[in-house]
Amino acid sequence: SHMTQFLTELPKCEHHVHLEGTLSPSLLFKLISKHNVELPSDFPSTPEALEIRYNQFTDLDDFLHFYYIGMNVLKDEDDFFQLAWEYFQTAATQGLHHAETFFDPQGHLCRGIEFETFLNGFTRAAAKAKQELGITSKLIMCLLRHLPVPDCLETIDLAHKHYESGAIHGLGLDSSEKPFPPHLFAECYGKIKDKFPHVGLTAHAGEEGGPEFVTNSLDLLNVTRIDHGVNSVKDQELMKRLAANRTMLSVCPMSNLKLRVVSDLSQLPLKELLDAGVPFSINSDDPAYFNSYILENYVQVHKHFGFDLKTWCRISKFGIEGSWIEDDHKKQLL
Ligand code: ES4
Ligand code: ZN
Repeated sequence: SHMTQFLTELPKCEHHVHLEGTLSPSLLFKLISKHNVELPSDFPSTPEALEIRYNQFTDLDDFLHFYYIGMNVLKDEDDFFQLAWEYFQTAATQGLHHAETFFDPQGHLCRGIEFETFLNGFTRAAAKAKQELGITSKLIMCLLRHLPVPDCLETIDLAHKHYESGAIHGLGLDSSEKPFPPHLFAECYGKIKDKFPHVGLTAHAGEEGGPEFVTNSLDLLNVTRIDHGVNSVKDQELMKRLAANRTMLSVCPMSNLKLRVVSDLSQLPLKELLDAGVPFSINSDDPAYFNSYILENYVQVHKHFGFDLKTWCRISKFGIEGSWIEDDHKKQLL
């Protein structure tokens, strides 16, 4: 329709996409064959059966179980390259201009895969996406919050030279939220902030956790962006603070629906965010697991909220302003 065309052409930036979450069932099964990977005996045996199971997630942890199984098929540099390159190609057809992409080093290091293996694969895909598709991107390393803090600190040490070289541009925090509150990671964030003051800091907060997870991420981790953050609407003081500081929330509508954070997209507090002046972007999170890449997220939001063109342009601008890029690059995107 004419609205789908408008939303495709709208310059889109995505700030919340896990590269490991772009592993399509078809690539997953290709890599099972390539490496003769052994998966759990109850794992669905075809891409079609897997997609059916992906449609039945009950919550974040149920999804994460499959997400961590999926990672096991990613072994060599070319696997990581292929993963990211397929994502960039798909997103390019949907009008993506710029992506700030998460990856989970600990999910690979714990399997004996070297940091350079996945980092080189991702970096090569990003270079090809820039050259052939005109998509710019940044890499944000995430810490897995269900793992012990010493393991996270060790990962930060391994990443040190890649922050220094500029290969990694941000720090994030993901995985199971409620049992692992932000204060646990204050030392990890402090280390990066002290050594690399230019590095962007963000954290998943207020997805399943309450608004205090958002407030504590701001206060204790010094983040300048919040991933998800939809539960911020439950605290009016926090809403004022997010608006005053122009702290962007990277909202993931189809993720929230599929992981049952909301039972219907109309429950997302997008109108409240707009009215309060809290900037947000619209993102795919784990597009292969939620069967929804970036454009589908925009289309579904439009279906449930029916924003006018002016509001869509405002949302597009939020995403450009909130990107971790130079001012002259922002002007190019606007
Ligand atoms: C994630 Cl949706 C979501 N939440 C927390 N951690 C994640 N890792 C990948 N997707
Ligand atoms: Zn996420």
